Amino acid sequence: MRQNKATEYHLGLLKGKLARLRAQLLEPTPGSSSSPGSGFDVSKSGDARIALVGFPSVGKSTFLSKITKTKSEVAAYAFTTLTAIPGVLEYGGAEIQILDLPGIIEGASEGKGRGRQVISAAKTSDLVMMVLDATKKAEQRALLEAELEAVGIRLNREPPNIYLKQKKAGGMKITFQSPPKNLDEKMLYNILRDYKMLNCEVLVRDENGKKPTTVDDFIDVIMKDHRKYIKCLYVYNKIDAISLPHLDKLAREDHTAVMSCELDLGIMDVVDQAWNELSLQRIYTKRKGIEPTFNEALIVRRNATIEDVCDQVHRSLKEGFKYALVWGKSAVHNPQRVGLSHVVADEDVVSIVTK
Ligand SMILES: Nc1nc2c(ncn2[C@@H]2O[C@H](COP(=O)(O)OP(=O)(O)OP(=O)(O)O)[C@@H](O)[C@H]2O)c(=O)[nH]1
Ligand SMILES: [Mg+2]
Repeated sequence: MRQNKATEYHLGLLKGKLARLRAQLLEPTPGSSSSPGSGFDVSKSGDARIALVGFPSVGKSTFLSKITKTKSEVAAYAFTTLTAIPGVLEYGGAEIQILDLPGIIEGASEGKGRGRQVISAAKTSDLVMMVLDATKKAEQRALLEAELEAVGIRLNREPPNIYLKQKKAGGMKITFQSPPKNLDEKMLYNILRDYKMLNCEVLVRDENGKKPTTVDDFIDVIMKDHRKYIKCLYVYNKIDAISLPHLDKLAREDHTAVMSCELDLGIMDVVDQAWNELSLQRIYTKRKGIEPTFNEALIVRRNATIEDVCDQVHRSLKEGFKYALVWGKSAVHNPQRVGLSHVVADEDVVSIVTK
């Protein structure tokens, strides 16, 4: 296909307008009577939330029943689950809320079925677990991804490396760190003008070796309040019903796990992988002279320090902090005496000594 500069240019503007209008449609101003953009009424609990998203009858409810004590109705017909069913997965002292959601269909983002509610619920999660039927065609995955994309969910992606700051005055200043491949100044200028952002500073930081920035990336940056960057684990269920070469191919895809809920195969591997994707760490605290308790953990993000651990225990713990003793993967010797800046690792045992 011939890529014509003028076509690219008009398409860019058109996409900018569409993104703006779509956001208005999907996310009406708060307070309006009907708000189709809101999710199901389930309050967040635990240390993280995983949303099970998929077409009907792929085995989402079966999976929930396997990994939590919650029973969500399972049946051979489509749309068995009609609302969001929360369950709690206990993982080595952490509590993860698992949301079993109704199956979504093509066109869900436009409001088909209860699609918009389902997708809004997914938008509030820390990890999307996309449950796929291994016996179905490969297109299913792309179709679901497109539905999530349409409401501003970006799976397994980093926000684009573009700096955009609105100013009070001074006009527009657009800078490219290196010659742009897909963008030009006039195009960005017109899109920004369409968003009434007449005074702003833009810096496109295209990096060598990385995918060059596109106009879609630029629109995502303008619309950043409506975009959510979420990790996704693709889980192929029903591997009991496919050939081994096919299984082999699926299992090697990125961010992918395979299982059979029916035969109880691979389920714990899926849970372990989901835990890894969440990038959370369990820290067990220990009081002096007492064995640590491993059924209750403090949950911190990756690269968290002793300071973050202190903050999790109590806001004011830091003030009286003298040192901490650490046993585990982050310690050179057990225990190691460390300060507030020490970076902890998953399953470390920490004892905080105060003045
Ligand atoms: N062969 C096979 N069938 C399975 C497996 N897991 C679930 N099923 C069957 O698939 C059907 C649908 O399962 P559900 O758990 O209700 O599916 P769901 O994704 O929750 O469906 P909706 O709620 O309608 O969206 C049931 O008949 C299950 O017994 C599996 O690993 N292998
Ligand atoms: Mg279900």
